[in-house]
Amino acid sequence: MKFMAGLFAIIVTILGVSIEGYNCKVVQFIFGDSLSDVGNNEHLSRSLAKASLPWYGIDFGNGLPNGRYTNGRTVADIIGDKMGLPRPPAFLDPSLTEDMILENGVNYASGGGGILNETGGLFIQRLCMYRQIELFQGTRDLVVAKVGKTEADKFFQEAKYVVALGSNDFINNYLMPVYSDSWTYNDQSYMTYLMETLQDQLTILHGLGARDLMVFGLGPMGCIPLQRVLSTSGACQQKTNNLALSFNKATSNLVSQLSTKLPNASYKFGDAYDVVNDVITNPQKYGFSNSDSPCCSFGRIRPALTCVPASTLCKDRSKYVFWDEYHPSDSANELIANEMIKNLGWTTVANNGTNGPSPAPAAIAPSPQG
Ligand SMILES: *[C@@H]1O[C@H](CO)[C@@H](O)[C@H](O)[C@H]1NC(C)=O
Ligand SMILES: *[C@@H]1O[C@H](CO)[C@@H](O)[C@H](O)[C@H]1NC(C)=O
Ligand SMILES: CC(=O)N[C@H]1CO[C@H](CO)[C@@H](O)[C@@H]1O
Repeated sequence: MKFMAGLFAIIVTILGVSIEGYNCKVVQFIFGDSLSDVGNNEHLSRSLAKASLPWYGIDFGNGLPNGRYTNGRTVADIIGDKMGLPRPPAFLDPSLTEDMILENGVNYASGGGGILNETGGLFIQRLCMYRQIELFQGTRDLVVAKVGKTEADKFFQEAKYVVALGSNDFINNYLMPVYSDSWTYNDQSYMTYLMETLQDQLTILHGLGARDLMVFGLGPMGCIPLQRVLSTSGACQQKTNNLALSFNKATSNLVSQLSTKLPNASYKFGDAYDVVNDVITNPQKYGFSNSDSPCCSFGRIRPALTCVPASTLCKDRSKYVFWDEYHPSDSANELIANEMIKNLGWTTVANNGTNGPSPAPAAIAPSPQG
């Protein structure tokens, strides 16, 4: 009897392992700002940076706002789709469970967030990068508790990581005189401060298991509609673009150094600065008709800081580079994603037309409300 019980226990253990043993799926963990947020800020009750009103999300799923700061998909959505990876849910999504984490990963990106804690303070609530890392640490603890340390280590080392922040550290910090960083630092010392902070953050992520990690560079942020309205001519702010270029150069160096220094790390840097700059200069060449103003605008009032139900939309959203004052449209995001994939030499999953790149069609066409 004792023998039988023992045998039974062994069988249960073996079965248990094969049933419970997670066949580690490769998922993504995404850290970022509004360019990658998929709904975290929706759950920050006091945040002033939200994409919770129409017409955000008009070309995604059912066409209702979903927390993305664009009409359709983010760059990270598109890259993930093309790599055959599931789309990670927002960390603050109340329905998030350990099983969902194991199946889909997590997205911690938060509109208004930056590399620096103090960035985006005017938005009252946002998750800065250190906070996003803390939340990831919590996620890690949950997974360890669920599947055990060995499985969890494997899961986190096989996962893919995206780190996409930096524009708010300029647009909503250094370049705004209300932030003390704007008068504490100069271009060079600020870049050093950013790189030291980012180096610390990427090293902490390595300690938590990140091996396959990609850092996104910045686009020509001096050409976002919000920056153009700063000058009477409506031209791009060259000073802002130069900051983006030097950020990209410094980040690219940092990432390649860390990739060499940190054990088993494969850290990559990808940016689409040049192609976006070219699209902005020659929109027609890429099938766009407008590259200097937002598709969603509020009459002649510029800048209208977000897109609201009373805004009017451009006729053809696929022909505008910018969706609102800050953020690219779905079609521009697709072009950016394709460029990054090309630059990194990645091969995308076989696409036999079933997993098309176009956004999910609107199941319910939202009726214009003004
Ligand atoms: C930045 O924020 C994190 C948590 O959000 C905190 O632990 C850390 O001490 C802060 N760092 C500085 C320099 O304020
Ligand atoms: C690096 O990879 C090797 C081989 O897979 C492994 O034995 C080692 O523990 C890894 N080291 C770290 C720090 O991940
Ligand atoms: C048109 C196309 O992309 N066809 C591909 C479909 O998938 C098979 C295998 O997965 C490829 O060999 C084909 O080239």
